[in-house]
Amino acid sequence: LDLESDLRLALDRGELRLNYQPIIDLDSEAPLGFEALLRWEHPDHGLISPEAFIPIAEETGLIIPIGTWVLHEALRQGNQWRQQIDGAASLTTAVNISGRQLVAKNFPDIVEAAIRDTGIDAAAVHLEITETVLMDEPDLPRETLQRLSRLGVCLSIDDFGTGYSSLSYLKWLTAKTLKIDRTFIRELGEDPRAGTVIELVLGMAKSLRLDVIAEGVETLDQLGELRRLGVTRAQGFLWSKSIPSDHVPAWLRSRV
Ligand code: G
Ligand code: G
Ligand code: MN
Ligand code: NA
Repeated sequence: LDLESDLRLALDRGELRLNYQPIIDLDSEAPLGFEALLRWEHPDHGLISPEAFIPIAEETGLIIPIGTWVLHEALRQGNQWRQQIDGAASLTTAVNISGRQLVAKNFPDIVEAAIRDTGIDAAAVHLEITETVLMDEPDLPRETLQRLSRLGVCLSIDDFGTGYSSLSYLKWLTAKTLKIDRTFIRELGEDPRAGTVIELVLGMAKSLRLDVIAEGVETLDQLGELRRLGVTRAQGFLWSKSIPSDHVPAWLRSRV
């Protein structure tokens, strides 16, 4: 199975598409926005998970054109919903950014162009960067983070808690959101220490003035526990798995 040469063609052949998973405000259970999640509809092998092809895209450098397409497509779609659907005007759009994209010198230019071309409000754009990338990337230009924050986009620290918990990077990073990795949510109610970790994260987030999103919420028990701990935002199968873009308007109309 030679995915590499197929992946080179996938973008031009229109085989890539985005699914969207809502991010929920736990007070009202209304959607705050969507996370874009990439899908590859392979002509012979069917749907291929990003877990299988993002690593290939990163090794080959294809993540640069693919990631640029993802940004344009997600921001275009997100802005369309904001403008065309009643009650959707303040929805945010979150896009996963790989380390390889982030360290490219012109990454802020790519983000700026996507915002300009799609017309979306920069403040509605959330760039999700995993904690491991932020800690491991010696080549990450500080200027990149400064320019992104000047553009007015928000940085989200994805998979939070799975890194080596050297929290020093939080001092110089102008992030807006911490996304608590779903492993901690899964352990809620099973292992008392999972709740303790979430409480610690919430305390830290409060003093750093960061929003917190709990990822991977699947059960009402987990939701109850998260509310008890004071978490106010979440995403997970309890509300919706990721859905194709053309299902989003109907999903929104049934919610907002
Ligand atoms: O949607 P889930 O389906 O299976 O995604 C699996 C993993 O792939 C997640 O870690 C997610 O962050 C990552 N992922 C999904 N879409 C993108 C994307 O557009 N770019 C990058 N870099 N990672 C993505
Ligand atoms: O790494 P990142 O947080 O971007 O990963 C998003 C991934 O999490 C996607 O693969 C998405 O399908 C998955 N996901 C979203 N909600 C849930 C959930 O409630 N349970 C599980 N097991 N996975 C989820
Ligand atoms: Mn993510
Ligand atoms: Na995550």
